[in-house]
Amino acid sequence: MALTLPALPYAPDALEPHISAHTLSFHHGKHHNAYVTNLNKMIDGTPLADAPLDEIVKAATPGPMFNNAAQAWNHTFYWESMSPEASTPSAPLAAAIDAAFGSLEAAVKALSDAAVGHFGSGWAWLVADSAGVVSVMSTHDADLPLAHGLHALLVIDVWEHAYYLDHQNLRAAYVTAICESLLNWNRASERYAAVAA
Ligand code: MN3
Repeated sequence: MALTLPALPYAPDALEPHISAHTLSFHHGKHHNAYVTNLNKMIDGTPLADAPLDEIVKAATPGPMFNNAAQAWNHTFYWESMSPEASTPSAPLAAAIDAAFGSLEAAVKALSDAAVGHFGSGWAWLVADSAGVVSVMSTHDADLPLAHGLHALLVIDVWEHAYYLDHQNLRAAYVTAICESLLNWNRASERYAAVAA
């Protein structure tokens, strides 16, 4: 049973004007789809053919299979990290953020700084460890918190394909738009509750 490309959790134009339907048609329909299609070819006929994506990510050794599996995982997580609807962290997540950063504003600034300052292709994450302590990290290329024993709460894709059509080379404009208007704190709060459970 092959993996399938998950549908976007909102209409293709739902994130406009920050991220356009044009960008999503390429980023979801072409880039994300290619990772899923490539991975299906690699796992076909192997013991991982029927494994869930999490298990493939954890089982894959560095190289093409890890890169495609991790990128398939990262993109599904990225779509779910954004929403056109305003939201705020749950009380438990807000408390963990205050403990780690002092305020929600400081946490968002740390995430934004990690995204803007990351050199080259990669991802900026808000993560929690298994004790529920939150922090910000960035990863290169396809790398992800799951490979480091950490739980992802939110992510920003800073590969150039995520923003070039809408913002050209201005990564900071794209990151600021996400941080000010699109972060899905409801989903982050659900993820945090699963970590703390
Ligand atoms: Mn991408």
